[in-house]
Amino acid sequence: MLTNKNIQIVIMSQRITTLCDVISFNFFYILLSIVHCSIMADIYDNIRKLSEVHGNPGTSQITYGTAGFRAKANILDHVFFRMGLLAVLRSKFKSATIGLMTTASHNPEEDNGVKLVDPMGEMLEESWESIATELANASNDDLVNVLKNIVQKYKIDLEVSASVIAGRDTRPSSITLSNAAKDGVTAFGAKYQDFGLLTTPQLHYLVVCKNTDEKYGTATEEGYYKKLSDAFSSALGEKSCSGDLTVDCANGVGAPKLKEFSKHISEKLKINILNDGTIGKLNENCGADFVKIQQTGPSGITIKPNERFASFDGDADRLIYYSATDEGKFVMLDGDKIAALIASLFKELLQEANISLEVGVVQTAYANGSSTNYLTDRLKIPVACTKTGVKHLHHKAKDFDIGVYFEANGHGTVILKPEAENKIRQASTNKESTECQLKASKKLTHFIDLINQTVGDAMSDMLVVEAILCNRDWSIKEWSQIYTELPNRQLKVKVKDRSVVKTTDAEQKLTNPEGLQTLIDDVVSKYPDGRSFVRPSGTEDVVRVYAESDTQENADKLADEVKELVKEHAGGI
Ligand code: G16
Repeated sequence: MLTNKNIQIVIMSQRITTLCDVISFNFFYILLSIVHCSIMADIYDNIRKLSEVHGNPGTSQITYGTAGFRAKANILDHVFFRMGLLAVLRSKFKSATIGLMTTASHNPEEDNGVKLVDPMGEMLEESWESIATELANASNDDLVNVLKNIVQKYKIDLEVSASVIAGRDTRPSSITLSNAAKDGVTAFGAKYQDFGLLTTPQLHYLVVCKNTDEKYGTATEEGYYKKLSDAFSSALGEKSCSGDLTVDCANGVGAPKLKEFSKHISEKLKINILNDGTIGKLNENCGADFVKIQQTGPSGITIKPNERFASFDGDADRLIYYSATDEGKFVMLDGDKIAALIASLFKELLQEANISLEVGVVQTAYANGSSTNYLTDRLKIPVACTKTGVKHLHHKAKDFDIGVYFEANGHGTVILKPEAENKIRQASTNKESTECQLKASKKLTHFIDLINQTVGDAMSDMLVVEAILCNRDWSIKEWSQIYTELPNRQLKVKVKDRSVVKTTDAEQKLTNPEGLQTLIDDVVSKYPDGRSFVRPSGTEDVVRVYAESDTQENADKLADEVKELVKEHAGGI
């Protein structure tokens, strides 16, 4: 029987137990904190030591450019080590896997660079670019303090486990530099998985697969090929692409990857690979950037009328098509024309499927005036314009249910709002729809699966183009004739310091050097259909000039005149 005294004893003993629990819990917590602090002290010590191995020579400042850091490879070792560290912080901050790609894409072989991939495949969030710059430029002695400040400022929980996956292109410097990044990642105690040679878009794909528990696809290179080849096959149905496609891989990583990929699609499309890296130099007289800027095919090839050719860039995230007219004249189908083709397909299939969704296109100032007119006037598709850099286009494309974004240089893709994608997938199984509607909505789902929504992807975009041409029974000639480009010219100007060139209005107008924009406007007004703009490159040490006009001769003259103005007023060398 419980007496009052007994009850008091029970309550007392419960209180003592609770007190003991609290004390032991606090003790345990303090112990854990001590252990954690000592682990962190060891980690920071290790980082300090490694920062001497991967030391910042302190001879120059590096700035975050259009697509990450890019410079001569021999000055980048410390930058890679530090970007390894940054990738870990980002991974802890987002509690997700982050990608780290070693590539300088279209730049010469001697350059290199690093692109960080955010959890859902986007480029590193813009607000972190200044952190990256601060970390990259910190002195060796200051590095740990800078890291600690970032941790404090962004309230990063260092106990969250981090994971970084890596890929690299074929540059001779890429192995050493990606190892420097690996040192940064592992010094921070994070998980590091090296996928070795990859195209940049393959790494983006893998990051998204990892962060969606493989809902987006299987997180292997094979999974990438399987997903895209299955979708390609479904998008083509019974059909196969007519004629071969010859692909110039810029002597880059696209070559071994396309060789592998072509085995999966050989029944539907025959691919011949040019510039596979066995003889030529990366991006030299070949590749998407060369073809786009020089407005000619890669050196050493003969293009017969109506043959289909395509070029990738050094990390296979850009795609340019080209052919020759019946008269043998070179004809290019750039990012603008790819965007127009894809946007028109989506619009057409949505109409056939009776699905109401808005398709929009995002371009930059480099978009040919004729492409913008074609989209808005003929296709009645809204067009938005952003600054150069896929990070800007990708962001803007999210405003549309289906956002098709492409830079004229061939860098782009399509992204869909999750609700839009669901709507299409539901429509494709809706028993109340007509046969024709079902066919159209199913076709849309195949195209959605074929698109690499995580980033612009030369291989995926190429299959999308091939599937559209095949579905429409179009030759490259019919595609090229959807509109006629205004003749244009792009030039590069070397200046002492390109940071003096400042722009506004999606980089279409200059705010500095003072007065230069007025001079450019005066020159432009002399040319029929004239348009020209100037902007500093974010990947090369040059200022870029773009000009278009009614004839090639006029476009060339306008570009030259503007180039001279830039040389004179922006410190040309
Ligand atoms: C990168 C960016 C592109 C940009 C290009 C050129 O491409 O991802 O968005 O158009 O640089 O930029 P800029 O004119 O500033 O030099 P990639 O293919 O080189 O990574």
